[in-house]
Amino acid sequence: MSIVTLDTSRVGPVTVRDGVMHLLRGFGMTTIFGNPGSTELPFYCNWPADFRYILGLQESVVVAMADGYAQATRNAAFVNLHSAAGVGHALGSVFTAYRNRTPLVITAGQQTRSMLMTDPFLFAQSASEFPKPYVKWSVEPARAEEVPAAIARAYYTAMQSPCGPTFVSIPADDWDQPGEIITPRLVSFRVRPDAGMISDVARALSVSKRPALVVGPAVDRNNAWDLVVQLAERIQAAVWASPKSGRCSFPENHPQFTGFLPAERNLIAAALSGHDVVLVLGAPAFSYHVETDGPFLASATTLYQIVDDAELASWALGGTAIVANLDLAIIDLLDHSVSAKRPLLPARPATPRIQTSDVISVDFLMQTLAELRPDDSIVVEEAPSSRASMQKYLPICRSESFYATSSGGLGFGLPAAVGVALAKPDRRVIALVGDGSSMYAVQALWTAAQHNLPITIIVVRNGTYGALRGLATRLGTNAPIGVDLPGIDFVALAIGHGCEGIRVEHSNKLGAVMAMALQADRPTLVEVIVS
Ligand SMILES: Cc1ncc(C[n+]2csc(CCOP(=O)(O)OP(=O)(O)O)c2C)c(N)n1
Repeated sequence: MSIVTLDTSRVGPVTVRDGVMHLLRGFGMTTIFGNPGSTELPFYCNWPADFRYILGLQESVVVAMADGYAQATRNAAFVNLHSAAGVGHALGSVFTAYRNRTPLVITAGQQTRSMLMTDPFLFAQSASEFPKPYVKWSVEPARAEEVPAAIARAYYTAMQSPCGPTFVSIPADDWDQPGEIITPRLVSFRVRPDAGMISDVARALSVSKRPALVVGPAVDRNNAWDLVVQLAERIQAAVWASPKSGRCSFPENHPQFTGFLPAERNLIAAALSGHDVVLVLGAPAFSYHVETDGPFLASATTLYQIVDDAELASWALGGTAIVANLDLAIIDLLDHSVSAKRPLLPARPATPRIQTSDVISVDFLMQTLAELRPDDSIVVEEAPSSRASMQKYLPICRSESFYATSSGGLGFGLPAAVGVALAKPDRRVIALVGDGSSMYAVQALWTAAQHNLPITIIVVRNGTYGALRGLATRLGTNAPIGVDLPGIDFVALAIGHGCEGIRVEHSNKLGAVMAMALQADRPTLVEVIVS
């Protein structure tokens, strides 16, 4: 972020509201995501013209929109929720923002201070405790005049690697109390890696017979995409994507891109077993979903990990870990003239084209989307059982072009796409969502319509919680319960929220419908009935 030097000279008494607005301007947080109630109304008095308020119709939607916006702008987003009820609705998305490492300053109204002893209507008890442990810091300031200082601290803490949400509870009568003007300070949280350890990694990569890089979300978050490509090409390393990464950190059409590590211990060990040196960049070592046995890596494999998150370095199951910003670490590695004379890796075989049949397969849907989408479009994905198809047929080839939940919690994709579209008005944003996933935060459609966002929403309509059905089958449950989703009309839902909606059931219609939806200047939902 850039710090603005502010003119702090002003006439008249300064209120808490003045102090907070002044800070938010300085931090570049003039877009406020919220859902209001009586305890927030005083904040909105005399709303300044240079602020925009993005209303979400349910608080989990509000936070997930802010999450997408913050990731796409690379700055913390400001959220304002309604007391304990609003925070309660938002918690699933707060959990996801925490795992996404997304900087958010979340505020919520509290009842007026003079009534707090009498458990008033809408009182938030132990307000600062409620969102824990999924906020990095939380407070209800002891005195009204400290609210601006609390917002400043919440901002710096949210922006500190690993980024994440913070929380400030603000009593409703604080806004008109005397406050103070705080000028944003320049604070750098960037961390350069230990020089000696970087030399060790450079040496290991140089002498390695068959090195591999495992790239995770912090590479893209830390703006290190191009640097990783340089490093990979310099050392002719195979490049794997870390399990269930919420960002894409390496061009998936690059000849050295080897594939996506599954979130299973034995499969990861097997996939990496041919490599004598593995360097994990910006990812846990490793994220697991389904329990399996065996060593976490083959004994002949030496593991290094560079992460911007000291916790990840602490719990990794083995290897040498270095805490640093990914861009700085890779610059230092490249400075070590790390190189190797290895033969070029064989290119991955091209993915065979899917032939059309009447019904639409998920593979065909992904292939069609890959062929029609603009090169610089952004995909926000939450379609669990379609992800393998997406990875095969819809390669992500640019930095800052892919967002997904890192928590595994559903309800992120659709609202996050709206947040990304608000942040990137010049880019086509595509929400690629399962029919089940979209229903966790479907109200995001309304915000997209109100702001007339040119967003394309593709609902993969398989009529079921497909990922759960697949997992249940694997676990030996023959007839899983609670996984069927009949009777939802997504076209009606789209129209009911003010968007365009169209259903497509036959493969010969898919291309034309998709092309239209990708050019539409209004939010357009395509319900694709897949086989
Ligand atoms: C908040 C939340 N509730 C439940 C789940 C469990 N869950 C994981 S995948 C899934 C199914 C998602 O269905 P859909 O979006 O239709 O995608 P599909 O699996 O069919 O591809 C569910 C319910 C979850 N991950 N998060």
